[in-house]
Amino acid sequence: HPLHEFIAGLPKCEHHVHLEGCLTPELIFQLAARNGVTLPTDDPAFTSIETLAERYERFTSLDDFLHYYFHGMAVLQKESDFADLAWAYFLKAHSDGVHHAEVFFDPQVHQDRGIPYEIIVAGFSEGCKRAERELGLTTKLILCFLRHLPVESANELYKKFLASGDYEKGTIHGLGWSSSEVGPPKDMFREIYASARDKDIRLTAHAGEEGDSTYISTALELGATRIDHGINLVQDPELMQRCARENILMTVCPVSNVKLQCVKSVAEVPIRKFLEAGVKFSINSDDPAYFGAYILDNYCAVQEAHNLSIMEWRIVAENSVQESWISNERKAELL
Ligand code: ES4
Ligand code: ZN
Repeated sequence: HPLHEFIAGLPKCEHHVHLEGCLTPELIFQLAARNGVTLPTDDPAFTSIETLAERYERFTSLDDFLHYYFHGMAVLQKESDFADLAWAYFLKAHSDGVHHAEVFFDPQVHQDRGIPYEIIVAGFSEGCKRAERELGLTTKLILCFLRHLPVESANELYKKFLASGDYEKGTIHGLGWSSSEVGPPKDMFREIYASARDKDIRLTAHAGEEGDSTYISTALELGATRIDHGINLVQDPELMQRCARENILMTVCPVSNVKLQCVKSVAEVPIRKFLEAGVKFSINSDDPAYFGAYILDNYCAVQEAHNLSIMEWRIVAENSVQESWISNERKAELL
């Protein structure tokens, strides 16, 4: 494509990537062997790297994907496993032109496997520090609460997070929620978000991916100031105007949406509608090891399907800097 060099060279910010979603089939088998972890024996997809990679080609829904995502991460055991995984992502992101990355992680599932909160945070944070030091890539860690688990589990994690001082120390910069969208109560984290909002902690939420636009309005009502995915915002023009007015960033993941069958093709992702309505969005990878596309692949997929102009790409890149959760000094460096 004539704009490929330009798109590859654009300074990028990533706002929507799950560090556990960067576990490739190769790394899953390597860590399983090294750590003596038995992969599920009742599912032929876990026979080999190849059968697992092949299964990733036909996810039928968000929950179908989440089954593999939550089983795959069981191979992470030692602090260094978490650090190495984060580092592998940052290296790849750096080569895709990412200058700043805000990354999710899911403590609850690791804790349920007996890994202490402190080990998980220390490992991921070590990977972040190494990226800042060796690549000049700035990072922010966002802790995610999981919607498929009981709310009591999230409440306990939230208490642990508060007691750790990780927010005050700057180790964890914001909170989010993710996992199954349709099914659990839309407002299940109301109490956690009310408390976090009181403390001025930045909040985001996965909403409007498989669920309709009311999942987005509920997330905003609870205090989220950013929406992860958010493609179903276009169902509600009034809410779309409000998000444009209030600078609510949509962290869109085009290839993810296709792979999980939320849309038939990237052409259906409402990039032009967002541009026309003045809704700010960034383009992101979500779970690159599972969807076979890192951030640059997602930028290229958007270009192929929507054919943005150089001016429009500059707006996308500038908005992704302006809506990053960083200081004005760092924004000035990135612009
Ligand atoms: C996720 Cl694509 C997606 N949606 C919701 N939760 C998630 N966790 C990891 N990837
Ligand atoms: Zn996600």
